[in-house]
Amino acid sequence: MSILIKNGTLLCPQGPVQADLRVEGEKIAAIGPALPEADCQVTDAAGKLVFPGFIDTHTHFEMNKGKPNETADNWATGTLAALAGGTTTVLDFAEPERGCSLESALETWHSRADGNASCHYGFHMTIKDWNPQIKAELKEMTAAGVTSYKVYLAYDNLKVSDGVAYEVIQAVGEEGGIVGCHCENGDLVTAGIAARKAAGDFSPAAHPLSRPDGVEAEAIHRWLCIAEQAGFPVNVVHISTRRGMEAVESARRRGQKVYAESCPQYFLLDDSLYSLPDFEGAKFVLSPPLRKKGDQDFLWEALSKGEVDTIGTDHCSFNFKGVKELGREDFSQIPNGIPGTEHRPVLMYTAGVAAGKITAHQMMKALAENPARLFGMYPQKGALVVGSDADITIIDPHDGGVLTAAAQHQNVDYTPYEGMEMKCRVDTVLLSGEPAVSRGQVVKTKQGRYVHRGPSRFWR
Ligand code: DUC
Ligand code: ZN
Ligand code: ZN
Repeated sequence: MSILIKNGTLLCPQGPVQADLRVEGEKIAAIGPALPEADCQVTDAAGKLVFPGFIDTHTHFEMNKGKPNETADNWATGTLAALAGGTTTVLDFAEPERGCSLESALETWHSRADGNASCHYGFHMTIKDWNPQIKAELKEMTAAGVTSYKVYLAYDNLKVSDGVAYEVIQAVGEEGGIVGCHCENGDLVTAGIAARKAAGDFSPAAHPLSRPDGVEAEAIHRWLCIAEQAGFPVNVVHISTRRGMEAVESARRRGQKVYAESCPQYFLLDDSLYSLPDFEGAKFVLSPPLRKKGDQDFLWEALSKGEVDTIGTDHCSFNFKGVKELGREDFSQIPNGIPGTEHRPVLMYTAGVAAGKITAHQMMKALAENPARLFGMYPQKGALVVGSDADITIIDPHDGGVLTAAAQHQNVDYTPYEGMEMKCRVDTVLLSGEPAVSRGQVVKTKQGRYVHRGPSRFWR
């Protein structure tokens, strides 16, 4: 049966269009005015916004599996939450064990996701070890649909040297893929943590002080100098600061192709939350940390100017009880990460579109089109065009609600956005042409499929 979405405002690549959209099977079959209703199940989208299904470029489900700091969301709960919130594809970070192959990580991530996922999914691959065997595996990864990678310049168990970063950018670039980087200066983070502890400061409030904005800005600048010499475009993930964005913008002015990701928490939350009483600040411990209001203002401005390309969540959920509490006596032992994949679209709509900071079309680009282009899924995903996959999210901007942990699908005992009033609601989601969310309720689960991705499509 076909589905006809009538009378909606469609967020098409060229801009908002008042039109109908017909879905046949798994694909978008027609877009135009007054399409015939015959033989169609009709969804009236009058007054609503019809987006291509949102793509979360950055999740960590089932991270640290089997360890005391295991994430709260597994593949079943994380992707169900994403779907409920209007996200139809997530890109999660597969991470090999030290000394193990990329293929082993890919197998592990498939074994966790396949058959459990409620939205579609792909994998970025984290590079920790770098040697001729790993380099030789890049071709197999391309054949397996993995075309994006991440390296870290921080975390002792993950970080790579500048020389390795240079080689990884070149090797991945030659394969037509892209490398993203967690940009914090690891040595300065270690020094910052030691300095806070030496000052007798072991509380969550020490976390942002231990890794101030310069720690991010230096690493972004260095990463972009490495990329310039390597000669390939790169991505910078989870940018949190004005100074970090400025480093990206000045590299672009020098002619470099640089892509920038940020996350809702850096637009909506700030570092005053670390001073909450009763260890509540631990709920906001993630890296890079939350920043100042001035950083938020700069990021909104950058997003509205098209300087921020993608909005992912860095969803990495840890229960407060028993897990964040591992760091009660020492902030540096608090597992780093916060939940968010369920709420990214409504948060960015409410604080961005409804507040007049960005347009719905800009939101569509940052949450759907640009992720699909950068990560080799366009125009199969990320576009309301005839022939594309019918992954579609309808948002009602005349409804809303208050975000609470009690009402969320995320399998974690808090939300950083508790009590925030939303100015919209996710009404309907089609996943490959099938209703998966209807009137705000999830009606179909475990239908997510692996997305075999191609090369990046660069637009800068
Ligand atoms: N930062 C976090 O806060 N959590 C997961 C990984 C990361 O880079
Ligand atoms: Zn990171
Ligand atoms: Zn991350």
